[in-house]
Amino acid sequence: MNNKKAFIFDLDGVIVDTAKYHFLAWQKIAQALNINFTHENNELLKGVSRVRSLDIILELGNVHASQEDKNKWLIQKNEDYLSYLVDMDESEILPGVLKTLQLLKEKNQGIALGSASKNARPILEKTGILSYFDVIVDGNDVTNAKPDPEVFLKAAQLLKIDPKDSIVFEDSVAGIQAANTGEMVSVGIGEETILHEADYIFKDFTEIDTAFIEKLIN
Ligand code: B16
Ligand code: MG
Repeated sequence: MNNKKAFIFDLDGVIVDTAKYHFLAWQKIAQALNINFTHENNELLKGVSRVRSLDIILELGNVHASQEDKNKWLIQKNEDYLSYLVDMDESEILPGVLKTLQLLKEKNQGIALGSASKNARPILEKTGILSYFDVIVDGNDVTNAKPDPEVFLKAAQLLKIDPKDSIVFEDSVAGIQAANTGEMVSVGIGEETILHEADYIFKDFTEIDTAFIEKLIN
């Protein structure tokens, strides 16, 4: 058995909580279109690409739009979203994440990002953790969105580690399904009722201890 494993982290909902900023930016678009867009609706967008997110919102409001309008709203949404990230710093890293990254580095493990976001790099830079990642695969690098395992398979491949020796940390159902389809170990971060398809589930990284990481490595 290879004791160098690939530890692949999703970004939003795992490393940082950018869902709240995505929500604010999408809400502006929805309001302008007279679509009622709630926090509950926002759950549908987790782990989903920007383009698909807009389609979901338009479906909620039963709004049909031209590609030209859609492109305009996608640009507006992203500009607005980026404006919320301007002041982002290390204080936005979710509890326990840094400790886990440090432990994995000490243990010489492969560390990758596997995110649907096209803004992943600036977020890792702003929060000061870019250097922990050996490999970054994000929304700019894949053609198939989660639950397709492409993003995670690509990360493992770039780390030159077998998918079976890969562990994925994910907060979305689609992401857990992607990890499972890729025959990787799936670790759900969030609610058990939502992430029950995961091999392991934790509320957050403060619940993940050294013994668990060592178990995954060995
Ligand atoms: P962007 P993840 C995902 O990040 C978010 O969960 C999802 O809500 C968002 O629509 C998607 O990134 C695309 O983000 O607009 O920045 O390209 O959870 O896969 O890290
Ligand atoms: Mg996520």
